[in-house]
Amino acid sequence: MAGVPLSSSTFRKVCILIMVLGAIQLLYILYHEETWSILPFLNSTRVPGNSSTTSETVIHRAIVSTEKNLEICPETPPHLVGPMNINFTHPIQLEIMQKDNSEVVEGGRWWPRDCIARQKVAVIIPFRHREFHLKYWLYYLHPILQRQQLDYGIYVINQYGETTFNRGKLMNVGYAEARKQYDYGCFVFSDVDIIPMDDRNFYKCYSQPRHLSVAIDKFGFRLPYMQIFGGVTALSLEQFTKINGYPNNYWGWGGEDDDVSQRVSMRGMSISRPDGQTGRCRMIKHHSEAHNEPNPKRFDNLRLTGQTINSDGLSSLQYRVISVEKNPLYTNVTVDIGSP
Ligand code: BGN
Repeated sequence: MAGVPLSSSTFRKVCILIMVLGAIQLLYILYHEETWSILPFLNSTRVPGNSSTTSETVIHRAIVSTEKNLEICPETPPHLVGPMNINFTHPIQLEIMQKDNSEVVEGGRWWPRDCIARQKVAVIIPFRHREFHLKYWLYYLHPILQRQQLDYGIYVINQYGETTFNRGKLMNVGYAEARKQYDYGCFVFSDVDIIPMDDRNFYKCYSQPRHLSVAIDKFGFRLPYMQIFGGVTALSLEQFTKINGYPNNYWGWGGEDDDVSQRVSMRGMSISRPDGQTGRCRMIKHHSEAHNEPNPKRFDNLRLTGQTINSDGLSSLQYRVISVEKNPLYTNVTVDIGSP
């Protein structure tokens, strides 16, 4: 073979250089995240066209890798700010909100990446035609729940059709549907129009059922009456099952929360609350909407709670799920709950 003869030492140098370059290339392949995507058999997180498998695997991978050496989050979260300025005057842009919440996984799921959350909380929001309120709720609550270091998911339970609204039944549906998604141990039930003004008002569960919205601006920042249990409440799995959930038979405005309040005391529990300063909240102003007129039967129903607590609630819950959509900042469950 013709050519310029190589001395044996130059030949050795060229071989070493080729080996070093090969090793660098191999290291690059092994460690470069993007390169993994071209090896689908090694990487189940990038299955095209199946977004739910993708995100679930990502969640699983993140939990497995982050929980290895992590400690339980501190009793008092370190980044709380205390009193906050809450107003509803500026327009909310969904795209900007999504960018600001880049750690929120589709379906509105988030958990602290640097410690293990003390509680797994499903936030349940009964809903119909209140998109304007929901935007503000998501805008304010996502950062608050993150500063509280909760492992949380947001579930908007959207009543299908135009029959009379039923807040209590939607709460029960939210509880049942959230449980299908994750191992939640705490359930926060929140109206879509109530925003806490202090992030030390924890959206978590306590040894007794919790009433969080104790000082709403609409009521002059005062508790209107001692037994009130409306607005925002938190019950653990155990507390909620003990009272058989909400009643399903309150159609229209009012009373279902008072029924739950009675259920709580009938089952030997009491309501716990934050102090009146920490528990300050703002309610987004709105006109009372159609198909949610005050329920004339609520006074009669409330007299019968002692009889209905076991027969009407989670034990008798029936509904038909129309759709479950995992949006970037919340899970949207549209449900047919029937009519009165
Ligand atoms: C009460 C309602 C609650 C509501 C609060 C605050 C009733 C039952 C009649 C005794 N209860 O009066 O459902 O959360 O006002 O708006 O109407």
